[in-house]
This record gives sequence, structure tokens and C-alpha cells, in this order.
Amino acid sequence: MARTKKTIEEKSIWDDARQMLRKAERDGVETAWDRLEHQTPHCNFCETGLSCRNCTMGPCRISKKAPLGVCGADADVVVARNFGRFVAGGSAGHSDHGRDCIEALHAVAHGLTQDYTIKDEAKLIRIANELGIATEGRQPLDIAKDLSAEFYANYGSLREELSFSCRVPEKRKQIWKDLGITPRGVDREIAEMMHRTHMGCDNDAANTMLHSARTCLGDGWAGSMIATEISDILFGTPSPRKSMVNLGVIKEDQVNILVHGHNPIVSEKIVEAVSDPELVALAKEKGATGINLAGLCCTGNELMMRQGIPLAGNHLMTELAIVTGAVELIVVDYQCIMPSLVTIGNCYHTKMVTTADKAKFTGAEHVKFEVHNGMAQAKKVVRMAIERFPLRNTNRVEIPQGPIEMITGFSNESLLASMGGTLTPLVEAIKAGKVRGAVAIVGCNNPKYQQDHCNVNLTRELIKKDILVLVTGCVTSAAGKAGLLVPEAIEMAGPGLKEICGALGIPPVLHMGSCVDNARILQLAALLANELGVDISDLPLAGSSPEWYSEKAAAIGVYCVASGIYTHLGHPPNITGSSVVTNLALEGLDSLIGACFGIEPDPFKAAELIDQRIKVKRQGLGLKP
Ligand code: SF4
Ligand code: MSK
Repeated sequence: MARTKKTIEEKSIWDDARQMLRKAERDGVETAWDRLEHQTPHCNFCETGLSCRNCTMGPCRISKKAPLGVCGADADVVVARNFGRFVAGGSAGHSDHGRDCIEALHAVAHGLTQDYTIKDEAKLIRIANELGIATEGRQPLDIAKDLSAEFYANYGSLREELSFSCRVPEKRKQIWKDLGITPRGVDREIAEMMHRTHMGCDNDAANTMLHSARTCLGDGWAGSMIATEISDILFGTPSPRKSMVNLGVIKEDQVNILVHGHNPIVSEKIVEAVSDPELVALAKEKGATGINLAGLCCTGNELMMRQGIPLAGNHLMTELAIVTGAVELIVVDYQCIMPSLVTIGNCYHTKMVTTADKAKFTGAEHVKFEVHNGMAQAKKVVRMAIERFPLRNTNRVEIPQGPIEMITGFSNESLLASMGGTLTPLVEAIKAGKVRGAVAIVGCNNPKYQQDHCNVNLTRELIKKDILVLVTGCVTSAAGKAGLLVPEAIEMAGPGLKEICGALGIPPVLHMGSCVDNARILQLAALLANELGVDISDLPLAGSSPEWYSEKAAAIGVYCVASGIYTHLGHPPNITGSSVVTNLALEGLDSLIGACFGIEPDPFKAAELIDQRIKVKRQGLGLKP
């Protein structure tokens, strides 16, 4: 696809982004948009999934002239193998994050740390009961010991199914069983995918694709779900609260620290450290009025959901946040962190600190966080930020103004509480056609799109059609900046959705958390299906990731589809070189699994596509379309 140089207006829909893009040009800072131009045009073989590097008889590129790799693999096999490895990478990311959460829970339970505690005992007991762990008359820490052992077992090879399969509707479980895709263990499915895609193993594209589904189901119903549930147990289950979003949350007169990544284990300690009286006093000594903490990407989502910490922006705002010239320090854990942040930080006075041994960045300072030293390390990082404040060049500071208010914190628990502890009001609203369906819009930014154009317009179009929208990850910032995450946004919704959300006092677009928190949405879909006695695929639901980029987003898309949820993507993964794989994704899966993917870059057309699907599902349930 040939690309021409984009204007600043074409790069992003947001004023804060455009202001910083202009400043970046003035300051000689290169951003993702510039680097995309340097990388364009992309290799057509790679874009269509037709290049293979799985052995040294190759690399091979499949074309009309050379339709087989050296080993004899054809286009379908090469594309399916590449896709399998792609989603295995995404599943590994979410699930390894989940494993870190288990380690933290295990350390708390066994008294190996004083820095973390169990904040939501009620949830610990509820989840333990759900999984058949005895709770009666037992101490919370003893229950936590058993729960962490139960969760660890989900990663191994000894089980036939995952703990949270107890949440999956029976009809769905039967579909998985019939297809042989019931996920057994997180690590097992990922490792098996790597095995299958070694030269000379699984050379049947459809078979490889089914294992992709199994691998991603392990992510959705275990890796991600475990990450979410433990994070709630350790840091509190989110409930609705106000917060703010856009680069205007960065404060000119304060020490600014940004947290970026995914896992709240680091960022929750930073939250505590920034209010340490000694550190606040030190910040004042250095000439600041205080210490300001803001989030980026999914760590930002995690902190916002539980603590109301403001969100500076999503994926494509991470570089631009540093361009304000007012960020003393950016502290990261893992995933979606551009290595360019180190370079851009060096153009200003911004220090980048890494915290996980599995995610070091050349040029950044490493402050290793472990469960037993989280608090001490957090204080060290905050002190480092304060020491940078006098180095700030005030002549180079420019902060976009006017952060936007938003409501966050819609866990399933809080959503149920807003409906009086039952799903009945939502079910009745769906039956009456006031809420015609629900769509989860999730995922990223990608500089190939005008930033957030699709994320925002798809959301707007769907709520107009009386479709409730749930957002997570980087779509949160988009929806928040567009004023869609406040109760007043019901004025932009159709009459039915306006009535229901108005009565409940909630926005028509609900913020449900970070990328791993898409597991909350899976659980909600399963609760709805069980309430109605149907399969998830019978419900008027859809998923969408309009501006996705990552392996993790693809894994989410696959586990949504494999769970029975039709999923729209703004652009296809690198699979279009195979008609077998493409047809399976766009149609074939529908008859096998009750859901498939739809591809549409235009958000207005995508809204129509999703609406059509919701109409069909409503009719299938005997409801007015
Ligand atoms: Fe080529 Fe086959 Fe080796 Fe891939 S596995 S690089 S197609 S020979
Ligand atoms: S951070 S995967 S850019 S949503 Fe979860 Fe955002 Fe996508 Fe990363």
C-alpha cells in the first residue's frame, strides 16, 4: 500500500496530539508516524503472511512463480503457521502477566512480602467458592494459598480444562469439545503452537487455525482472566469514579511521573510512593508544588479503574507526552512500550526507568521490582523523578490544556450493583429493544490510521443505534477524550439507550479496564448467556478492534470469536495470502463456532456491519430486530 506524507491533521483527530506533533517537528523529534513513512512501502510477502523463516532451508517467499517453500509448504500452510505464532505471542504476553499476578498472590499468601496485601477479601472468598476451594472457617491467607496453587495449575499440562471453564455456558463447552479445542493449560497450548509450526509438523492450515483458537481461549479464559481477578483481589475491585484524560493532566508546576505498561504490581506502589510525605517535601524543596502521577496505555487503565489516577493518553500519545518537555520520569513494566521513548526522553530531561527483567530497554535505568521490595523500589523511582525536576528546561515546556472528565471503574461487580445486584434490568432492556445489544470496542492505535478516528466514530455510531458500548485498553482514552464516558453522553445515544442509561445514571459507553480486562467482558457475556439459557453466540453482542496493532489484540480477537462473539477488525492480520485461512476467518468459522471476523476500515460502514449482525441475533432470540 503506497503512502504519502501525512499532514499533522491527518495523523490524529486530537488537538493535544496535533499540538505536540507540531512541537515535535520544531524540536526535531521523530515519532511513530515519521518512522512509518520510512518503513513504507511494506514488504508485500510479509503483509500477506507469505514469507516463512521457520528454518534455514529458507527463508522462503511464496508467489505464483514459486508457490512452494523449499520444504514443500504452500501458501495456506505458511500463512496459518505465521498466524498461529502471532497469536501465540499475544497469548503469552497476557498470560505471563497473569503468571506475575499469581506470583504476587502466592507471595502474599505465604508471608513473603509485606508490600502487598489482600484488599478485596470478599472477592477472594467469592472466587475461591466458585472454583470449589474450601472457605468456611478459614483464614484469608490460607484460602489465598490454595487459590494461587489452583491458578498455577492452569499453566501446566496436567489438566483437561481450565478452572474458569466453570463460567463457560454448556453449549459453548460442547462446541469446543466437538472441535477438540477445549483449552487445557495456558503454557501447554502456547508451547504446542510453537511445536506444531516447526517444519514438518502441522501442515493442514485449518487444523493449525483451530489450535490458534485453542491457544487464545487459554489466554481469554485463564491467562487474562486470572490477571484480572488477582489484580482485583490484591488492589481492589473497581467501582465507578471520576477521572480525567488527555495530555492536560500533566502539570507544569509539579514533578510529573508517567506510568506505562500493563501490570498494576509496579504502578500501584508508585501511587503509594507519590504521597509519601518525605518525598512530597523533597519535591517542594526542589521547587515543585507537588508530585503528579498520570497513566499511559493499559497501566493507565488499571490505575484509573481502581484509583481514579488520570490518563495522559493511549498508545500513540506515549511519545507525545514526553514532547511536552514536562515529564521528569516514565516508569514502565512491559508490553506496548516503544523503544523510541528512551531516545525521545534524551531530547528532553526525561528519564526512563524499567522495572521487569523481561523488559529492559537499552539506555533506560533498570530498577528491578520484586514482590518483596516493591515499596522501596517505588520510593527510589519517585526520588529519581524529583531529582530530575531542576533539570527541566522551562523554555521547552508546552502542555496542552483542558483535560476532559470521564467516569471509570465499571467492573462486572459494580455494573451488577448499579442494577440492584442482578442482570434482570439489562435482560429486560435487551428484550424490549431499548438496549439492542452490546459491543466491546477494544485495542490500540496504529499510525496507519488517523489516530482514534475509527475508535471514536464507531463508538458514536453504535450508541446512536441503541447499542451499549464497553471499552477497554487504548480505546478508553479515545472515548474519554470524545466526551463519551460521562453520563451526559446519553444525549448522543439513541432513545432506548438514553432511557436505560439515564435511569441507571451511567454513561452509554462504559470503561471496563485494560487489555487483560477483556476477560471481564467474556465473563459478562457468559453470565448473560447463562441467564437466558442460550449460547454466547446467540446473544446480540459483538467485539471490535478498529485500530489494532499488537499480537495481543489479535489473540483477543480470536478468543472472542472462539467464545462465540462476532468480531470486527479495521484491517486484517497478515493472512490475506491464503484463501483457506482468510475464508475460514471471514466465513468458515461462523458455521463451526457460531462467530467469525468482519473486516472494515470505515467506522461508519463497520457500524452498519455490526448492526446487521445484532439484528440477526435479536431475531434468532425471537426479539424485534
Ligand atoms: Fe521455507 Fe519450509 Fe523452511 Fe519455511 S519451513 S523457511 S517454507 S523450507
Ligand atoms: S496497551 S495492546 S496498544 S490496547 Fe494494552 Fe493499548 Fe493495544 Fe497495547
